[in-house]
Amino acid sequence: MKREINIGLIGSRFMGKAHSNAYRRVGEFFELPVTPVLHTICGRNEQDLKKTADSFGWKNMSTSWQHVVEDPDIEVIDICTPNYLHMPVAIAAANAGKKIICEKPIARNAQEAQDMVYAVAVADVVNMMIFNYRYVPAIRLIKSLIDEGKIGAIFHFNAVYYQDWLVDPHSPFVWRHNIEESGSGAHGDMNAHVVDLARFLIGEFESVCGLQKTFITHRPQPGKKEPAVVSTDDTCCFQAKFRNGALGSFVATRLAAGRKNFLRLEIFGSKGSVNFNLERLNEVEFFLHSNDKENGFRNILVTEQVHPYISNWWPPGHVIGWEHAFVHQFSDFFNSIGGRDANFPDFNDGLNCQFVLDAIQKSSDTNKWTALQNKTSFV
Ligand code: SOE
Repeated sequence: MKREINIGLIGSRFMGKAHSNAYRRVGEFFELPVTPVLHTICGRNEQDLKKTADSFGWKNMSTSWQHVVEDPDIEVIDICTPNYLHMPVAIAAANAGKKIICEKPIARNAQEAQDMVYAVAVADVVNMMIFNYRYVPAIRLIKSLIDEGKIGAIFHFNAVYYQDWLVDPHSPFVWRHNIEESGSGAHGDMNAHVVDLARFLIGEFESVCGLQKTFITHRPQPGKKEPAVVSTDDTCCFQAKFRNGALGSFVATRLAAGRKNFLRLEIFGSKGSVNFNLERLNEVEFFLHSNDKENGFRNILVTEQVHPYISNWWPPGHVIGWEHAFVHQFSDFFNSIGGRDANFPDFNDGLNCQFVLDAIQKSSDTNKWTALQNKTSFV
């Protein structure tokens, strides 16, 4: 029988559900050396918690993350809480010797992230950052095209991440609007994804120049007369220079009417270009220079058996979705802890991403370009 790995998941809402789904699916579609067990799920709202626990088949429920972290039967702590809890939960879990999975962004700021990196290094525990978009097969294909030199030297890495769930000024105040709980708004939430993708696909940032704004400054609070003050950005744009000489241009906003989860990358190189849009995540647009009159962008449907992770799912053309990327990332995690050769982003990646996010924030506050440190290992 395979070794069972008991999971303790902290958070039972959107990300808690996405992770619950992935824990269930991963052993069904991937042949793993270990068996993940949905041991305990934790949440503050008992009604929500029970609903998620029942629908995904969690064995136990708890409203205390401390109890879950202290439970000797639990081997992995997975953090899907609002951002302000990432650091205390991760440090307590590291001190208890648990393996740790943490949603992005790693923390509210680099200071907290650095403490987390230090705690997992001292405790010597396995740690993984959830950067699920690295696990979209189309992104892996783009990475291999870049790494194989197909599009040549990179000139531009341009990214927009558009959502529109805050266009409505009546959309209520939630933790994401409170800087104490979230650390930042659209910036940390959405730019964490694109900064990580840029690091993953083309390399480290050298310097950044940011611009943040909160267009809708007050929002209604359910059950209260007075609106609450929004203390986080709803838009953050920035320019970047990369260490390899490429230039970057980025926009993240929750005010892009009509755009739901529109993360578009446009990468231009000396020999060609690749484009990607998360709302069409099975596709890659690819262009190679030539003088042929029929030359132009071609659309690659990334659902062939040769494409990363795809052979575990369906025949060609039977497209996959947003939730599959979490399953892919978990398959690498369980393969790795089961002794197989697999790797994944860790807290050091989370910290490096956070350094870039903090530098953009600083640049926006000071109206000045901000340089990144010239190293990437911080223990
Ligand atoms: C909300 O902006 C959100 O759910 C993010 O928190 C996720 O990380 C992203 O994948 C989708 O949008």
